[in-house]
Amino acid sequence: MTNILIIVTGSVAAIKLPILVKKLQQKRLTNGNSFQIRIVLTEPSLHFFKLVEVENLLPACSIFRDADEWSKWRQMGDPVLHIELRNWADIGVIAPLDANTMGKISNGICDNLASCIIRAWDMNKQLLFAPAMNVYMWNHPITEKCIKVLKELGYIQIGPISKKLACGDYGMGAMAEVDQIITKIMEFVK
Ligand code: PCO
Repeated sequence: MTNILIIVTGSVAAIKLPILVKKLQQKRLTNGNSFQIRIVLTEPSLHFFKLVEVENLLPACSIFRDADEWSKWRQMGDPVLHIELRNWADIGVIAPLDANTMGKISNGICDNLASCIIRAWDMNKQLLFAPAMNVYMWNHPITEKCIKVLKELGYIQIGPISKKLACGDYGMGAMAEVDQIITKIMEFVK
């Protein structure tokens, strides 16, 4: 059984989360693969899809957001959510990885549930990331520096691809196709 932790950040490509989850689950049905899914959301990611759509696809208590970190900790000895989720995960998938979170995690910054999990990542486990952002953000030289750091850490890049973006610009920066992300994930599912 492989535990897949999907971390969703605030790019408009988060609109694809329901279809990503749906298609991933179909893989389980068709191939007899054995895996569980949990989702971690940043607050900005919630702008781009209907939470209830994703809740309907997953068992209860599979979706986590920042407030859950604080509501679970009252005193010493209480579970620390970002550590619990890090321990639970066999593989992490950041899809989409927005420019902001890319900047943070490539510099060791952790100020929400998603980035704390990544900051505490067990480096023996695979961490996949699918960047998604505006073409000018993608082409900005700071992006290359961030990607270099993430790849040096051993994290696995998926995409982006070139197409018409949400704002009407055309070019690199769109999240890799859902099927491409799923194919990559399945390489690591036992
Ligand atoms: C912002 N950013 C983006 C994000 C990347 N875009 C994409 C695709 C979607 C539609 O196919 C939105 C999934 O274009 O991943 O567009 C400003 S332009």
